[in-house]
Amino acid sequence: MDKDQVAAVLSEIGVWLELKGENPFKTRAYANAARIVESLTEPLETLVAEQRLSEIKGIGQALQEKITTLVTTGRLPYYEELKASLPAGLTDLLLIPGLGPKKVKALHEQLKIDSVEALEAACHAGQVASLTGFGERSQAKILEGIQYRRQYASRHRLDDALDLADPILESLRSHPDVIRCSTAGSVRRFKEVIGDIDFLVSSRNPASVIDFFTTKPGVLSVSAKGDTKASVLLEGGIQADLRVVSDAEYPFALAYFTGSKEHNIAMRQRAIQRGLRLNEYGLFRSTEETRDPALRLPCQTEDDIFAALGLASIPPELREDQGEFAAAEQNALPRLLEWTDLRGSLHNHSNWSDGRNALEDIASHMQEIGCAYWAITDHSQASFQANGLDPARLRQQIKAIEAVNNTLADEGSAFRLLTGTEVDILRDRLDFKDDLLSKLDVVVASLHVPAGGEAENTKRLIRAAQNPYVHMLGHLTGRLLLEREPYKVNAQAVIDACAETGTWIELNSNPYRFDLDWRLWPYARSKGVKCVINVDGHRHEHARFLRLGAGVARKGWLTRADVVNTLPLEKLRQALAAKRQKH
Ligand code: DGT
Ligand code: CA
Ligand code: CA
Ligand code: ZN
Repeated sequence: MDKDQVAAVLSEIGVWLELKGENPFKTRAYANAARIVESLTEPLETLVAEQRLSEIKGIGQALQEKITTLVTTGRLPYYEELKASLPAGLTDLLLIPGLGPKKVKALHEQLKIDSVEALEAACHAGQVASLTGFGERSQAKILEGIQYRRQYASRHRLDDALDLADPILESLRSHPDVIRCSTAGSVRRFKEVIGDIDFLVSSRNPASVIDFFTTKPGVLSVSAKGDTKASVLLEGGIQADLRVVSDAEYPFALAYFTGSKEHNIAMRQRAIQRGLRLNEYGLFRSTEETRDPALRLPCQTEDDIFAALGLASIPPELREDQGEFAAAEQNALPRLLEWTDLRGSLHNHSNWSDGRNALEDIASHMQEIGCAYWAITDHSQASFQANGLDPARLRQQIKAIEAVNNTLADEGSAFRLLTGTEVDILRDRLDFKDDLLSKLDVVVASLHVPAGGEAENTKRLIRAAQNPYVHMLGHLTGRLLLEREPYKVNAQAVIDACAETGTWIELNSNPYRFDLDWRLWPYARSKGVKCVINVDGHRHEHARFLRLGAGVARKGWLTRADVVNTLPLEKLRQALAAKRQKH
């Protein structure tokens, strides 16, 4: 087990102990240990192997032993016993937004509630409202939370899907009976939220590949198993489908199972118009449905299929029947951004607000992974829950960043931290005055407390865009995928205002956000509004979101020229200065 997995187990133990009403010191010790383990810089394996866990502050003897067991065996009997001692339904209750261990414990003790169904019934009967600490409002909130859970139980965020899919794909690729393989479906199209994961393999020995797939560690259960396909349930509750075809059929099956359904329908129509037939088995010289190999056009790749239908190759991300055919017909598809074009992120936090890492550490880490720059845009004072900076601390931070940059310069490094803020958009102004904003390299303006109504939210965002010192708007709609709806905003009006004022819009690449949504980028692009792909980093690991953000940008038809943080540092500085010079 790696540190993130160990941390997840520890934090789960903490929650369960709290659920059982254990002494708060003990439960907190687990939560703390989880946080400590997560932020270790050395591999946990090394610390265990060299018996150096005792050097870590905040992890006592008992916890050291448990961590050692987890790292060396991948299991922990204590954890399993604890889990078994809890009614199974209680942990389901924890998944309902707004219900923590304390509330679940109260519901269980006082109303004997041990399942989502029982909770829903108790809410409808008004029993929950009359418990101390609950009330009418929290009862209504719980009912809403249950609805929300139901609606989304079978949907998953893309990053969770990719975390499961990537290693499976990797292992399929090295299997001796696998000729070609790929993900397909919504994962390959890079949808932000997916239903299930699809894999496609070509092989001369389907049975061996299917046996391999269905017995992989991480497969919880096998829901279907046939000669050429299988479906399994993976850890984390995500369903995955595998199909195995011959290598001659592979390109056609890949195109078919990548979808989208709407895109496939249009493809099939095009084939018919040309006197051909397209299905998952081939593109056939035939006017009726067939799978006769003698009639199949010899396509080796998806590109060959597109070419046979008079189309330039359509990248999987664009296959949503959103104009890709018209563009591909005229060979006018944009050359999409590559994630390696990105040079750094312009919206990030440090331990001066609610981020985890210190300025120097961020600089050395981001430099090491190949970035050219990294902006520090900690929260402003109104975000006190996130330890937002007041003007005095922000001025200090500017000096601290200068010092880090001076050291970098002395070392001969070209990497630079940029100063900045994620300034709160308040009711009638921004959280900092213009003269302070003017001293910062990068200003991101974000609405963290929406007004409620669409008109008012839109007005506030437009006013922020009109400020000459605001470079970009952060996470425009505030959505948290599968958790919180976007707040109401007239995105088109805000995009228009950004176009007029030369303000950029963030594509927040945290996989909970992917905000602004890919569906809106073609409009923004048509208006000439530039995109900034930011990770909104709160810890080093978040740098990997750059790759995800680039995928979503591709889905939004964006090219390298549309994305500001593809620029090298000097060009970026000029771009940052441009809006201010207009005023
Ligand atoms: P998901 O799993 O809900 O996120 O979405 P997809 O797109 O991955 O859908 P899925 O897994 O049901 O099927 C994978 C692909 O197979 C889908 O994108 C297109 C193709 N496909 C499935 N059923 C049909 C169908 O009835 N007609 C057509 N034309 N294509 C289909
Ligand atoms: Ca799927
Ligand atoms: Ca599927
Ligand atoms: Zn924010």
